[in-house]
Amino acid sequence: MTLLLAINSVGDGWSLECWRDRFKAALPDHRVVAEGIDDYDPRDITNAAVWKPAPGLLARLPELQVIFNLGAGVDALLADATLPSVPLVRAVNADLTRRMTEYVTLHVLLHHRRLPMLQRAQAAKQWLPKNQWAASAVRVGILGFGTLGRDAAEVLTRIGFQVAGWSRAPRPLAGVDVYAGVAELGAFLGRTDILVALLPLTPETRGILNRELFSQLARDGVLGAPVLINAGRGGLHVEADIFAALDTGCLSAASLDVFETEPLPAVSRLWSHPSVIVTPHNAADSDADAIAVDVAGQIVAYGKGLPLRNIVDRKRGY
Ligand code: NDP
Ligand code: OXD
Repeated sequence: MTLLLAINSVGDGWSLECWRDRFKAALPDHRVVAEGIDDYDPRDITNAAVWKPAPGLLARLPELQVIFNLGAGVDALLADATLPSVPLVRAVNADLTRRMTEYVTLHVLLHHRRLPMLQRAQAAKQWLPKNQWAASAVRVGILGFGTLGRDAAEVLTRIGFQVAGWSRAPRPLAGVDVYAGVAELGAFLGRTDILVALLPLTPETRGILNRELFSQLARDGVLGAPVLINAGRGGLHVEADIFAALDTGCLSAASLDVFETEPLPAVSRLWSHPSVIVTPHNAADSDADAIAVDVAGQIVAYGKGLPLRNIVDRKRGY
């Protein structure tokens, strides 16, 4: 059994050598090779663990049985028309989920507690004791109520925010208002002050964060105007519509972790927009230790005839 590791991404967390070491430790009875570093015969590869591999690479592996995606989102993989039709497993991992919950909580709180305004005041040496409302006065809406959205919802609810989730099918969760499907999207948006996007990028969700959607967000909240937090995928949002919404006051601020083009080009106005917080697609990094152990566990279990978990439904696109 040989596992091919193929990673095509920048960032401290994506060192191929580091991931290879983790997989070797987690799979002592397997051979582990890394694309671009090790020589291998494509006919030997039975499993692949990948993050944004070069299109066409996996199609060259005739004995491939399972593809393990090292992140939660599979949009980049599914964009490869040559992707072999073997089971595709995505990362669902407690460490990754908690990291996203940290990101969402941090950004909801910083907008709620008006940190950008206080930082501007500090820079101007200005003492600015403005009113601060309670969390219970703020309505957070989580667009995409799956593994990540639900965990974030639990923490935000505990803090006291009024939380709602939107998914394709209703996904009940204690203390959270649940909305589902296109028919309930308007009602969900109409009660939302801080919109958190945690949707996968699919043909249905591409461009969903647009002018029309922003205009349906609540206008009667304590924040004055709604806030957008996108940690799903850049393809969910229409950048020009975010600028327009910020300029007209339809949105008051945005935290963006994901972008139409990544890395975000130096010429992008988003870098310097006073109402935008940019983070470099690191809301929830895939941790090599945590994910390698999960994937290795699945490879061993599958070898013993047990079913795979977290298989992507290619028709749905997530
Ligand atoms: P899940 O598959 O667990 O959840 C996806 C949610 O989106 C589900 O609730 C699903 O509905 C809902 N959804 C999908 N399509 C639609 C639609 N057309 N209309 C309404 N709801 C829809 O995914 P995760 O929570 O694990 O991850 C979500 C995304 O987060 C990933 O796909 C990835 O793009 C992004 N991500 C970003 C990271 C970062 O660092 N910025 C890190 C990790 C992930 P239903 O429940 O009914 O199926
Ligand atoms: C993911 C990501 O999908 O890091 O896991 O974006």
